[in-house]
Amino acid sequence: MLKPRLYCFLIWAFAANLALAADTPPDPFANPPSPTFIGQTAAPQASQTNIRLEIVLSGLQVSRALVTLPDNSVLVSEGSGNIQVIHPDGSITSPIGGMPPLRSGEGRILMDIAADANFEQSRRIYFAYEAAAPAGEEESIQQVASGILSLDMTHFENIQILGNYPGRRLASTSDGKLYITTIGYLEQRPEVMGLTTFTGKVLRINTDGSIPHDNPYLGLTNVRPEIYATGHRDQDGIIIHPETSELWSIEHGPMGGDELNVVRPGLNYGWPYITYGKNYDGTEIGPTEWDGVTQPLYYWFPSLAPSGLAMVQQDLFPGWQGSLLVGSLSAPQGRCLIRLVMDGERVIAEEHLLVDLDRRVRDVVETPDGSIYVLLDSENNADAGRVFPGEVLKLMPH
Ligand SMILES: [Ca+2]
Repeated sequence: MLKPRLYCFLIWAFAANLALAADTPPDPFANPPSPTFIGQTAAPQASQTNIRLEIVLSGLQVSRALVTLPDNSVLVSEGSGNIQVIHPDGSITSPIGGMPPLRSGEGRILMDIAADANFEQSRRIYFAYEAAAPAGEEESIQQVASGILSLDMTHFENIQILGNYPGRRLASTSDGKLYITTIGYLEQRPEVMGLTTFTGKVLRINTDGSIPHDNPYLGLTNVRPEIYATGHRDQDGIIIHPETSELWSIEHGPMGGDELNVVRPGLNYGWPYITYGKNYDGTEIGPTEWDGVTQPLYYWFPSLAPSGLAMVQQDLFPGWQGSLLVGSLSAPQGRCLIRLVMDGERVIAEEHLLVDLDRRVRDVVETPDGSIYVLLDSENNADAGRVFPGEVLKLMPH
C-alpha cells in the first residue's frame, strides 16, 4: 500500500505534468510538408543588398495599394477610398475626387486599384470596392469599376461600373483584359472549385465589362463565364509578366502553404483540398498533390502572409533585374520585403529586406525609372505594442 505522503507526491506530480502539458502545446509547425519537386520551397538566402530608404508619405490608415504611372508618379490608396498622388519630385496631392459609389464607413471599402496597361493613351484606373447598398436593401455590394484620371490628377471622370465582382486584386493587360482575384476561405469549401460562384477564383473580363470570347468556360451551361481559374484561397498580389504576358500571383495559405503561381486558363489550383498549409491547430487539411491539380511554382511553410507583388524590370539595383518582390504581413518568417531571385519559373534564392523595420508590407511597385516604393500597413494593436501609421517608403541603392 502507498504511504499517504508518497501518494500526495504522485498526485502533485501528475497535476504538474498536466499543467506543463497545457502550457506547452504541440508545435504546429513541427511537421512541415515535403515539396513535390526540388526547389519548390526554402530556397537559399541571397546575399544582402545595401539599400537606403526614405519615408515619402505617412499617416495612412488601412493601406491598400500602390500604382505606378508612366510619368513615375505613384498612386497610394487607403481602405476608406482616399487616393493620394506622390509626384516624381516628392510632392503629394490628395485626395483624388470623383470616386466610384463607395459605401461610407471604415475598413477595407476600397480593396484595390490598378492602372490600365495602356494608361498613357487611356488614363484609365480600375477599382475594386464595396458599394453602398442599393435603395431598399441592407447589404452593400462589391463592384469593379473604371474611371479616367484627369490630366491634372485631381479627379476621376466617366466612372463605368464593369460588374458586381468581389474583387481582391486587379491587373490589366495590354490586349484589353482585366483579371480579378477573389477570396475563398475553408468554410466556403464546396464553392471554391465550383463554376457557379465567384468564390476563390481568378476572373477575367474585357475592360468594357463584356466576357472575353476565349475564356475557358464560356459556352458551358450553368457556369459563370468570367471564371478563368479555380481553387484559390486569397491571391493578394498579382502582376502580368512583362515578357510572357501571363498572370503571376502570390496567395495566402492557411497556416503555412503560401504560394507563388502562374495562373493559366481552366486550371485548378487545389484549394481547399490540395494544400501545403495546415489548420491553425497543426492538423492536416488535405494532401499536397493530386492528379489534375496545378502545383505552385513555390511555397512557404510557415506562412509569410504574402501581399503585393512586383517584378523588377530596371537595373537601378544591381543584380535585381528579373527578381520578384513580395510583401510579408506576418511574423513567422518576419514582417519584411522579400526578393525572389528567379530563373524562369524557378525560385533560386530569397533575400529578406527591411527585416529590422519589422513592419507589415502591404504592397510594392517599381516605377519606370527603377525606384521601388513599399507600402506599409497601419497597425492599431496597443496591447501588442504595435501602433503604426501606414507609410510609403522609397527604396534606393546605397
Ligand atoms: Ca494551390
